[in-house]
Parts: sequence; C-alpha cells; structure tokens
Amino acid sequence: MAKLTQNQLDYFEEFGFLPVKNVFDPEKVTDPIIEEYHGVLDNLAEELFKDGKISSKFEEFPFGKRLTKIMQETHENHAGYFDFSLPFQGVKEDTPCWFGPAVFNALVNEQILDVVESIIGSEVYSNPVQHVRIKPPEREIPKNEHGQSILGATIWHQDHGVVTEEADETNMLTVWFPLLDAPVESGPLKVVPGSHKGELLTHCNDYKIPGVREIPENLFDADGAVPVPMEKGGVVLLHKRTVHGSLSNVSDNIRWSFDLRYNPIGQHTGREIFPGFIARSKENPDKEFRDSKKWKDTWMETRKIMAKLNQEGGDVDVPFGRWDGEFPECA
Ligand SMILES: O=C(O)CCC(=O)C(=O)O
Ligand SMILES: [Fe+2]
Repeated sequence: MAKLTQNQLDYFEEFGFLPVKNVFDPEKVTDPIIEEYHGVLDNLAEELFKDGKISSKFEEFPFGKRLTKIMQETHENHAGYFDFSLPFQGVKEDTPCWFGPAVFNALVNEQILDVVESIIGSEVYSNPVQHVRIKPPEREIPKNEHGQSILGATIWHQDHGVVTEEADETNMLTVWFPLLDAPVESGPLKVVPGSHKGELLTHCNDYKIPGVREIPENLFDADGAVPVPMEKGGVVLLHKRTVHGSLSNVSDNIRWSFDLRYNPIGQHTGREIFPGFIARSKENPDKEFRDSKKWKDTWMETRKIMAKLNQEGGDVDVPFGRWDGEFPECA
C-alpha cells in the first residue's frame, strides 16, 4: 500500500493538515464522477425548464458555464441537487440529492483508503459527513439580500464544530480533493497551520453574515493562514480541529471538490442518523462494504425517515449541531 512516509506523518501532526499529490488516477476516480454529474445537471436543467424557472436548458454550454447560467436565472445555488448528503431540516421524500456509483467508487478508493489508514489505522469507517462543492467564478454568481454570494468562499470553521458532542472523542479525518485542478485563484482550502493543537473554538451564528456560522477571527491566528492549492489526483488531509475555510474563486473556471471523512470503526460519527459504512477492515475484510446500489438505498431510506423529522417550524427531533444559544465570544 502507498503509505504516508514518516515525514508526511510528522508534518500532519505538526501542522494539522497535509497536502498529498498524486494519490489516485483522476481518469479512474474523478473523471467518471464528472461524467456522472453531467447527467445530474441535465436532470436539473430539464426539471427547471419544465417548471418554467429557466428560459433555456443551456445544453450548448460546458458544465461550469451551464450551471452558472442556471444559477443566474434562478438565483439559487442548487447545491443540494448534487450533494451526496441531505439537509438537516425540512427534508421531503423527494428532496434532491445524488448518490451515484462513481461517487461511491471514490469513497472506497483503495489509494485514498491507504492514505487514511496511515493516519487512523486499518479499521476504517466512512463517516457520512461528506459533500461535493461546485463553485463557479464568484464574480458570476448572484448575491443574496445581504450582498453575499449565494455560493462563495467557505467561512472559518473546524470540522469538529460541525459534528455533535457524541463525536468529541472520535478521531475524524477529513479528506478533501479537487475534481479539477484547484490553483490558488480557483479558491481552494485555506488552513491555519498548528491550529489543531488548540481547543474546539466557538462557532458563532450570524456573526458577520446573517445565516452563516463561523469562528470569529480574534479567536485564532487568521494572519497565519495559508492557501492549499491542489491538482487533481491529489488530496488534502485535515485534522478535525484545524481551523480552515476556503478562498474565493476569482478564476474563470469552476472550483469543484469533494470532502469526505473517515473515523476508526466503532467511534461515533457525530451524525448518527446519516448512514456510514465499513470502508476497510483488516480484522474483518468480509465486512468491507462495496455495494453502491445498497449505499444509495440506505440514503434513500434515511431521506424517508428525515421527511418525518426536523420539519420547518416544528421541533428539532434530531440535533445536528451544538452552537445554538449565546456565547460571550460572539458578542
Ligand atoms: O471546499 C470547501 O470550500 C470547504 C471544505 C471544507 O470545509 C472541508 O473539507 O472540511
Ligand atoms: Fe470543513
């Protein structure tokens, strides 16, 4: 297996992140995902056109431009349509999402799992905190009523802060990778080296931007942040307490990435209502889950369950966060 070197492990321990180039073959892993998402975008365009929400299906445009056109006409980012996850609130039985075979293939890619194993050991669980992010050039994206891009840079946070308290002791590792080259101008991750050695910091709701939760910059060394550009085929590893966000996409292309998470089998995922699975086990290799159809089915079951919980205006039946309430740091 392509294990990380001692130097790489030391770097991760010291700085709380690690860029690793050439982990997997993009032609085998991410290109098929791009292909798959062309179909997803076709479906979206078809639906919106049928509903009279867009003036054209924009079939003549390449993927990024087409998505941008759709966002410009609808003033919606349609992020959920592409995501292999679900919202925390207001899920319906037909809430859009995407759990395609090419996506699953990335979650169980052996080269990625080799890297993960180097950090968390050989008993690897695929944690369901996972997303795709497809961000058009920021200057082309509509703004919301607060003057904020409807799909802009990711604000400062720690991934530890997005899971529930039950996962406080979980050794969760984030694996971020681009589907297209992600140079600095495309808005890759930015991280604060060494910030993982501190505590879980307070995440403030509506701190600068209404509806957005972030860590105030006076709680960490924001000036010490560094961008982490990455080419396709490479991954960026993040410790769960490393403070990070993303830069803005000031390029002419879309910035397209996956962020996956893994933890040792048996530890709490921090989002237990969403389904995870055993991605690798040296102890019980027969338990390794490799059925993309079943994976999709488990999420479709979850969608049905979620459609009865956490509805708008109703009770919070299943909490997803820990930052409700007032914190002195947020004043
Ligand atoms: O890709 C982004 O903009 C943010 C990703 C992120 O926060 C993560 O991978 O944990
Ligand atoms: Fe994150």
